[in-house]
Amino acid sequence: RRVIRLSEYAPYPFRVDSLALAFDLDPAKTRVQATLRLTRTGTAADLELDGEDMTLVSVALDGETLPADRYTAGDGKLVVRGVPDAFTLDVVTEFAPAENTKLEGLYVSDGMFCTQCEAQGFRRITYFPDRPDVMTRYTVTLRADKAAYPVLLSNGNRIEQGDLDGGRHFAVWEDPFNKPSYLFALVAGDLERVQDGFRTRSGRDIELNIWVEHGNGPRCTFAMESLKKAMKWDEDVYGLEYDLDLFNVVAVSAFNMGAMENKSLNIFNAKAILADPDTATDAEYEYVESVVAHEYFHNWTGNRITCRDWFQLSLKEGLTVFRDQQFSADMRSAPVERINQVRSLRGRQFPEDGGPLAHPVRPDSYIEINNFYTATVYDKGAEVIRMMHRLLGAEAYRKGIDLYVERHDGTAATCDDFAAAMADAGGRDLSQFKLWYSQAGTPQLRVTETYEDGVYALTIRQHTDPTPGQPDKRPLHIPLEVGFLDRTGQPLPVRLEGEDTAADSRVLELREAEQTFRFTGLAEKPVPSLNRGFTAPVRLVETPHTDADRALLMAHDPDTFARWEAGQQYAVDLLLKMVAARAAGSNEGPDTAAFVEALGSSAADESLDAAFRAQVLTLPSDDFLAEQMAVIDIDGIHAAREALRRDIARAHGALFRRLRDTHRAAAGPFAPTAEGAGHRALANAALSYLGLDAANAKLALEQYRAADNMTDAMAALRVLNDLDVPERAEALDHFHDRFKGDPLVLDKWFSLQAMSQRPDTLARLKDLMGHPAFSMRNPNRVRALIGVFANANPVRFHAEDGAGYAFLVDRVLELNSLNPQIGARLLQPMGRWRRMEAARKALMTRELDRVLATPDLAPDVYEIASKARA
Ligand code: HT7
Ligand code: ZN
Repeated sequence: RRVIRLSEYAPYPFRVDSLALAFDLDPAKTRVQATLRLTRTGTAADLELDGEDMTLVSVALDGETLPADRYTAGDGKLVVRGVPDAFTLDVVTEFAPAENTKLEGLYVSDGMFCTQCEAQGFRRITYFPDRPDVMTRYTVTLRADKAAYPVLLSNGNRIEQGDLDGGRHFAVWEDPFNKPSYLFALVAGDLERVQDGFRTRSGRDIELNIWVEHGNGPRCTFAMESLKKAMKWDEDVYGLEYDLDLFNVVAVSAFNMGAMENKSLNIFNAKAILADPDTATDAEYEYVESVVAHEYFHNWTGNRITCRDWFQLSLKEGLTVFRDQQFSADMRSAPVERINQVRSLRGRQFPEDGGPLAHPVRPDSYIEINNFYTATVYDKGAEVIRMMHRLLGAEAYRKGIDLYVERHDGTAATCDDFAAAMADAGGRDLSQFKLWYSQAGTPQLRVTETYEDGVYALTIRQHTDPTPGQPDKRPLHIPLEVGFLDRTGQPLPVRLEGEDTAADSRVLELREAEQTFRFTGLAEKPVPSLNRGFTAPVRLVETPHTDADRALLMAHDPDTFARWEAGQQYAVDLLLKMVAARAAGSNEGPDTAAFVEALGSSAADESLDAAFRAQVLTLPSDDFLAEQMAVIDIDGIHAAREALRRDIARAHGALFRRLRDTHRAAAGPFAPTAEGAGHRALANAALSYLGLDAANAKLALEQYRAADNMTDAMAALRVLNDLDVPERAEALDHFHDRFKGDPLVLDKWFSLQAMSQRPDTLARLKDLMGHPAFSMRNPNRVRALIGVFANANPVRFHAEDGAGYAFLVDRVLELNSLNPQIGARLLQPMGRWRRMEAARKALMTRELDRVLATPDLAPDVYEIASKARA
């Protein structure tokens, strides 16, 4: 298991001038002929190509079959000795796509051929320099049985097609753009086409196709609309236009992640394409919209400009996530989008950054690159771009993008290249800022205040804890937006001492371990609103806020995000005190009345957006609370959160009934709009409080039965799922019978049971693994049942007897040979053992040791297990 290091990067010593691939597709034995034209650009005598899990049939150089003593194949490489300066290499390989359970390279999903080459799947198709800085032009010939695989697709344009003997046919595709091997794709299958078109701003007509399993065409309407919106948005906001005449999207059922941006042939997990009112929730519609946009945006940020090496992954992913976040904010409510991003950052990225798997946005070493498609590379990476956007301002940021494209189009670039374009366009020194790329860990800010003689001073200290391999941290360059309110909630001017201008809000730039900012022109001590809009991905571990300040900010902060945030911080404080009181065996918890009152006022405030009010009603997650504790008290956190929810439900029963009824009515007949989704979210947030009382089971069942959409049906099921009432089984059985023919929808039924608080949950999961729709070979099923159990059911997963851990590890070991990429991901929650109490620590480490003692561990699983255990 070799460790790959950024510091060892060296350019490839050959240029690949072109690549022709010819596939004879057969599930049991596919044959690939690759013809590479190569030119030496460095000093290496031998040619080294990557290749894995294939049979090498023959190698020919300039048309002459090479004798076996001219090359060696093994250990993931083909080495051809003593090659000339310029030559043609023909390599023939064979393998069985039907037996490819890793879903990397060429495989079969529901009877169709498809590929997944990022990051290193291409080397499972043919021998090639499988690294993103080797770009070339591809011509691809596909040959397959015509009846079974009438549709043959690859990247670029189809330049030829026809029939062959024996019921076979062929198609030839040519991609006019240079690309790295990870963007190669092919699809062959019997598929339904949903066709549409888009006229670009320069007047070119693009053919758009979405290809799905027969019968699923009507479920693609929303994805197609999303694609057209994304194409338009990228022209309007980034000045970026699509560059081919054809754009294909294919949905497949067995897929390791959400989707893949292969040049002009995006391949999607069916989950990220299919949406209709009966089967998709509002959140799933939104997911489809953002994934379709994300993959489309990669055409420029990823494909036209790609990554020099995989350490630069955030160059394309952080930037493209930021772009899809901007897009969603423009399509929907910007503050609500920001709230959801911050929830996810806190729920997934902060724990990663504070645990044994912490790594910088630009990692400096890895064993298996698949393990680095993380919340840090994606979501913290997006926060880094967002901070640059904030530091430069929208206009200079856009100039920076233009400059980046001008300098690097058609090449493989680095994060430094991106930052240099931003620094040059914005006329800013970003050298300290770039530490965000290389330094892991979430910075903690401590803020104190003084007010004397009309001068208000904020002293801000920053600190980042050590992370693996990085014991000492340097201060970061942090943009922190602040505003001031008076005691009645009116905004006060923000004016730095020595400056003439005052503003309602202002971005402070922190650069030192401790800094004091002095503000003048204030007749009273203001209440500060800190990190408005979440301008920096930091933890405010100490602020001068009192409970009364928080209630004031909840009610009056002009920044909508900050109003939500004040409520969350208030809740966190209370909940942690409740956990501490319970742990001390005390019945005397903190007084929750003022908080409950403030929450009710926000929820009742008709001047606020419904979607926002639903967010206010959602308390911080168990995971986020766990992050704040030195030793995590799983049961205590859960009990406290439930207790606070009950306090809220008791105080506001009448309000919640009213909200449920009026916003259900306001939503009207289902349409997947942001506005309708907002009404449904608020009505269902209210229902979730009402549903704490088993007497409301009937109300939930009625909603389930009457629902004209999946959002309302699922909200009702979630309520019933945690109640011990006959209505629970009635609704779950009904759902099962209705959707048993649609595994993608049945995933929700699996997940509900995996999330259940009932004591028999684990036993039930074991039964469900025998359900005819369940398969360890389909990642969606695995995530729905096992992933949800390990990540969204802390109480049952962390059961005191350790049975939850043992179950998870059994599944990981099964996946170690079937699909190690998915196995490694599943193992991640086990890294939390350090923060658990002694008994759970022992159980968790014993299970990690069991993984490490297993022979033939895949590098993916070994890397996570060893780092998690360290
Ligand atoms: N760029 C893609 C990342 C990816 C992937 C996708 C599907 C299956 C396996 C994969 N490995 C890496 C997805 C994206 O960020 O757009
Ligand atoms: Zn991406």
